[in-house]
Amino acid sequence: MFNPWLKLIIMKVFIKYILLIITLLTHFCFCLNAEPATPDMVIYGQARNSFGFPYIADDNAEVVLRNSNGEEVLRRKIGTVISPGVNFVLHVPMDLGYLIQNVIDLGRYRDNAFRETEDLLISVSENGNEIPVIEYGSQNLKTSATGTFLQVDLTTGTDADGDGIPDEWELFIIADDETDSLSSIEDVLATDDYDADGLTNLAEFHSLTLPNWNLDSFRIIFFDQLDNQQYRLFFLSKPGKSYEVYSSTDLSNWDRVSVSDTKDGDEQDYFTEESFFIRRLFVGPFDDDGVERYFRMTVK
Ligand SMILES: [Ca+2]
Ligand SMILES: [Ca+2]
Ligand SMILES: [Ca+2]
Repeated sequence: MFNPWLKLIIMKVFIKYILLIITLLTHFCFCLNAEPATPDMVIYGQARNSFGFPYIADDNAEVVLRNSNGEEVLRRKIGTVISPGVNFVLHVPMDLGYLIQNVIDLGRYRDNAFRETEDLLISVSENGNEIPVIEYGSQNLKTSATGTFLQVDLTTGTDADGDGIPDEWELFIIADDETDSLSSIEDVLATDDYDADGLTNLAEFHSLTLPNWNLDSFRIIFFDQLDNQQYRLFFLSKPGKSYEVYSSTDLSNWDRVSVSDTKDGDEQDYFTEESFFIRRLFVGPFDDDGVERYFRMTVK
């Protein structure tokens, strides 16, 4: 017959160790199943159609991301300008690919998570039709490390001659060429200036100006100073494009200045246009220190 005290002590020790084992197992399982919080890879940029127009909210366009098996993993609306040259942002969930003893793969923390250097298929859906983009027509985009940012522009259309300009846009120049010296897209060079306005064909594509009309080019067409030390500048603006103004006193150090589309109006870092327009922007006022001031603009 067991001593009841001894029995109690044995039970107590037994329960203590059982609890310890349960605690250890719970902790171990938790460690196995829980992935540390892993920052997404962020892909962002400007998506635009084959004539260079950035997609806007009314276009019913989306960026679509698929894995190497062609399975859709992400889809995001394109439209709102987030910053100059950015109208879409994708947060790609990333998985660290944690292995136990470099052997056991515990699987991904969620089905649509990617690991580093995996293939991504990216395209633009316009009214439900997925269109390849010329930047990744023949090669896949690859994931980079968790927490990294990748800026890519996505241009729908085809680029058979690989010059970075959609062939559809190049055909526009060929159709305009009355001398017939340009007969194929290979004859239209990105570095050429077809209308001799000082902007290359590629620069005209990016600034959304007409490549066959020398009066349509991206430049400040009128500029003056107002009584309150504000400056006013005029230019031809294009829908979906964002404009920034920079100022310098020595032509080497440039600082972005705030702009407003009305005199003494609310200032902002950049201006985004919604239509074709002869646009005026106001900058300043600046201190009247008598130092000559230079201005320049960018379009994205
Ligand atoms: Ca091309
Ligand atoms: Ca030109
Ligand atoms: Ca032009």
